[in-house]
Amino acid sequence: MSTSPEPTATAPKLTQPDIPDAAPGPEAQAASASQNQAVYLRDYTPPAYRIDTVDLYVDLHEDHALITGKLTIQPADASSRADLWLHGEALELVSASLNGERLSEDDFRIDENGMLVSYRDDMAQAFEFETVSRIRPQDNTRLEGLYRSKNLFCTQCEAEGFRRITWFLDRPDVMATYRCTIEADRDKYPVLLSNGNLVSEENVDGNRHRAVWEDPFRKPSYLFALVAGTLDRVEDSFTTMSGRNIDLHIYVDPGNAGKCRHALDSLKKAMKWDEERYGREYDLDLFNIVAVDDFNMGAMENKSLNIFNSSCVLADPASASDATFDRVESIVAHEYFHNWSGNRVTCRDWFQLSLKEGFTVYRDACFSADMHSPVVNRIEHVRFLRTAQFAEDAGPMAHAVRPESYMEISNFYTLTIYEKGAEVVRMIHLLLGDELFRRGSDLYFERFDGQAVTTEDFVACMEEVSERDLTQFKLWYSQAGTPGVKIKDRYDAKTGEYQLSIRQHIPDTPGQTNKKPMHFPFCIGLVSEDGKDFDTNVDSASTAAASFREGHGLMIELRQKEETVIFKGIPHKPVISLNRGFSAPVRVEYEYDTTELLHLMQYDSDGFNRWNAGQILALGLFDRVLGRASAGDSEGGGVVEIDEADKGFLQEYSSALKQYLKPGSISSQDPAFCALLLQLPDFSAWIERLPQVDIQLALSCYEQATLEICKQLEQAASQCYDELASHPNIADREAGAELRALRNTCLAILSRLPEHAERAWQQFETAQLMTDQLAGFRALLRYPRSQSNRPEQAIAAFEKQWQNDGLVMDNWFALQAASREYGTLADIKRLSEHRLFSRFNPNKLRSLFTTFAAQNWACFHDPKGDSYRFIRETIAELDQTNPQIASRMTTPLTRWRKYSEPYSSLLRAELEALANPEGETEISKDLYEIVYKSLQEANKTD
Ligand code: B3K
Ligand code: ZN
Repeated sequence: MSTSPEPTATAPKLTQPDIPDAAPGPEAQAASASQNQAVYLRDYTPPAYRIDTVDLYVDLHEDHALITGKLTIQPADASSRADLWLHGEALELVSASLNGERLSEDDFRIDENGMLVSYRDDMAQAFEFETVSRIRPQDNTRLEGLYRSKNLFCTQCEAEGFRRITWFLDRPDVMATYRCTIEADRDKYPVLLSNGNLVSEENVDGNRHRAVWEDPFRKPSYLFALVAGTLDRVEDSFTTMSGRNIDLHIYVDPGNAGKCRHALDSLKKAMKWDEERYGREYDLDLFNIVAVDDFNMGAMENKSLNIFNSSCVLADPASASDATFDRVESIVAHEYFHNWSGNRVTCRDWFQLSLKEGFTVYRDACFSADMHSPVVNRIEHVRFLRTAQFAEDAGPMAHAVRPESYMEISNFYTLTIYEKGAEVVRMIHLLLGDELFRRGSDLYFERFDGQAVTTEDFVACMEEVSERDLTQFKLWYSQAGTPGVKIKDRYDAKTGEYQLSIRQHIPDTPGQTNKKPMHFPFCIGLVSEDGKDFDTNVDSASTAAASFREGHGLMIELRQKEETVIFKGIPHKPVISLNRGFSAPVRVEYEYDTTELLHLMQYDSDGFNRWNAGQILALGLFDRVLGRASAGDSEGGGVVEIDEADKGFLQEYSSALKQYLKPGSISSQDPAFCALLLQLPDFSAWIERLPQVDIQLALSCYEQATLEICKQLEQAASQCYDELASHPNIADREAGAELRALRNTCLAILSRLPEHAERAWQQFETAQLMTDQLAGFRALLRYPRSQSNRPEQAIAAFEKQWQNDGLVMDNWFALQAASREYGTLADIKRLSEHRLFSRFNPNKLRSLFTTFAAQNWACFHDPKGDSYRFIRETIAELDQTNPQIASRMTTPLTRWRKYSEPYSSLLRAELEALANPEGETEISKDLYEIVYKSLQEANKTD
C-alpha cells in the first residue's frame, strides 16, 4: 500500500457511493440501510405489519445456539396485501412456518439483510409466524446481537442487533411484549436472565436447565436482553414512593462481588432522584444489572436487565479512581433514567435517537450536579462538549441533533446526539423555567407512555404547557454546526447607557448552507468595578426579550441575526459576563482585555464564567506564542518563546491563579472548583478553536507556554500539595475526593518541572487509593528516560501489582499510550503484543490504540507518517472483527483538513487506503460511511 505523502488519485470506490438521490423503494426502506445505502428521515413510513407478541426459545450450546422465534403479527391495514419484510442478518434459517404450516422456499426470499415473505390471504388478519434459526454466538466478534464474553453469553441489540438473533421487524416503532425461554447447561450457565419477571425455572434432560422470563411492558426489539453464565449476585432493595419493594441485583464475575456497593448505592440514589425531580417511579419488581468484560460501549438500558461494561459498574477505592466512581454513578443513573426516557417512551425511528439520549444525558447531568457540586459538574460537561462536540460539529461528520440521513446508525451515537442533544433540552428548561419544564415532561411521559415518538412530540408538550411557540427553537434539532455569537459593546458615560450588539452566525456544514438564525437563551451579567453585578434595567428599545432566571440572572432570548440590548442607568463601564452557565452551546466572540478577564476571574458571581475567564486568558497566551512562531517574528522563524509582554502577563495571570492554591482558601472554596480553575486548557481544547494547525509547532508552543505558567505556580503548588497531605479527609474515598482533585492538580503542575520526579514517585509508591496512584503514575510518565529512571520503575511496579486486574491494566495501557515519552510508535507496537492485551476486547483496544491516536499528539502526528500508517492498518484489521470499534477509531484521521502539510496529505492518503483495501477484503458499512464522508468535498450536499 502507498505510503506516499502526496494524495493518491481519487479512490474509485469513493467516487461512486451508492447513495440514491431518490427515495429508496419500499423493500430497501424496510431493509433499513443495506450495504452503503443511506436511509433518509424524509422517507419514514410506518411499518406495514405490527408484531404484538414475541415468544423466543433460546437453546444455548457450546458451538451454536438454536433460536425459535414465534411472533404474532397483524397487518397495520388489512387491505394493504403487503409482503412481509423481516430483518435478519447472519442467521441460518432452519425452518419457517405461518399459522403452523411450514413454508417452502417459494414462499419467501432471503438476502443478506432479511426475508421477504410473499403475501397470502391468511396474512390479512392476525397470524402466527415461526422461525427456527441457528447462530454462532461464539464466533460473534462484532459484539452485536447474541455473543460470548469469556464464559458468558450476553446480548447487545441496540440499535440493530436483534436481527442477528432472530427474524424480526427490527425497528423501534414495532413494540411487542416478550416471553423468553433460555435453555443451557446447568453447571456452566447456572444464571439465566432476560427482561421482566422470572416465570419458571426447571431442570431438563442432559444436565440442562431452563428459565422462562416474561416482560409485561411492550418494548422495541432493541431493548431485548439475555444473559447466561456463572455469576455472583449482590442484592439490595428499594422502596418506591408508593411503597412498593423493588429487588435490585447486580451480577458480576465470581470474585467481584465486593466491588458493587457503589453501583448499588448509585442506583438507589438515581431511583429516588427520578421520583423527586420527575415524579417517575420504577415499574417492575426487579431491576438487574449484569457486568460484562467485552462490551462495545459503556452500558445498555435493556428493560429491567441493564448490561454494563464492567468498567462502568465495578469500583473499590484501591482499584478505581475517583473519576471512575463518578462515572459509575452517572452511567448507572443514566441507564436507569432510560426506563422512562427511552423505554416507556421510546423513539419512532433512529433519527429520533436524541429524543432519548439527549434527554437522558440532561437528566443524568442534573442528577450528578445535585449529588456533587453543580458548578464543577457544569464545567466538566462544557469542557468536554467544547473540545469534542464542537470538533465533531466542525468536521466531516457534522450532523444535526436529529440527522437527516445515515448509512450506519451505529455511527450516530455521537457527541452531537448525546451532548449537544442534552444542551438543547437544557435550553428548553431554561426558556420555560423549572415549573413549566416539569409540567412539560409530565405531559410528555403521560401522553406518550407506551409509544414510539419524535423530538417534535417532545417539543410540542413543552409548547403546550408554556403556551410558547418553539418553532424557531426547533432549528436546534435540524441545523448542524455550532453557532457563533459575536458581541460588540458601547458605553456612554454621559447617558449611563450600555449597549450590546449581538450577531449570530451558523457555519455551513456538509449538506447544509445558508442557515437561519437560532432562538436561544443567553444569560449575561454586568459586573461593576467593585465586583458586584449591576441591577440591570433593560431598555424597551432593545430588540431581545429579557427576563430573570433563578441561578442564572438575566436571560436574554436571542432570535434574530442581529440584536441590540440596551441597559440604562449604568454608572460606569461594566465588565460583561457572557453566556453565564454556558446557557447556550455557542462560540462567543468578544474582545476582552486581560484586565477585564482577571476581574471576571476574581469576581464573577457566575462560577462557570470565573473558570471560563481563566481559560480565555491561557488560550490567549497560547495564541500569541503560536502567532509569533508561525510568523517567524522570532529570529529564524519557527522559534517558540515567551516575550517581554508575555512575562508581564504571566505575572498577573499566575497571581490570579495562586489565590486558588492558598491553603486558607481551601476551607472557604470548593477544592474541586479550585482544581478546575488551575487546570490549563487541554491542547485539544486549544487547537479546536484554530482554523488550521501545524501540529508539532503548536505543540511546542503549548508546552512552552504551559511550562512558563507552571514555573510561576511552582512554589505555591508545592506548598499546597504538602499542606493537603495532612488534611484529615485526604485519604477518605468520599469526603476526600475534592481535596485529592486539587492536590493532584498541584502534582500535575509540578510534574512539568524537572525537579519533581521524586515527589511523583513518592506518591505513586505510597498511594492507598487508585486516584493517587494514577496521578503519580501520570506525573512520572512526563519525565524522559534521560532525566529519571523512576518512570520505568513505575511501569514495571504497576504491572506487577495489577496484572490480575484487567480494568486497572486498562489504565496502564492508556497512560503509556498517551505519553510522549513512553508511548512512541515502537512502544505501542510492543504493548499491542503484551500478554494482557487483547484485540477482541474493546476496552483494551480503546486504551491502547484510540488513546494513542486521539491523545498522543506528539507521537501520533509524526511527520514521516509511520504512526498514521500503523493506526490505519490496525483499523483495517479490526474492521474485519469489530466494525463499530474500527469506525470509532477512525475519528482522529477524519480531521485531516484541520492540519497543515505534511500531516494533512498523509492522513488523507491513509483514509484512501482504508477505502481501497487490497484484494478481496471488504470494508464494513460502519467504516465506509466515516471514510466516505471524510473524503467528500466539504459542504457538498448529498
Ligand atoms: N443506548 C445505549 C447505547 C447503544 C449504542 C449502540 N451502538 C447506551 C446509552 O446511551 O445509554
Ligand atoms: Zn443513553
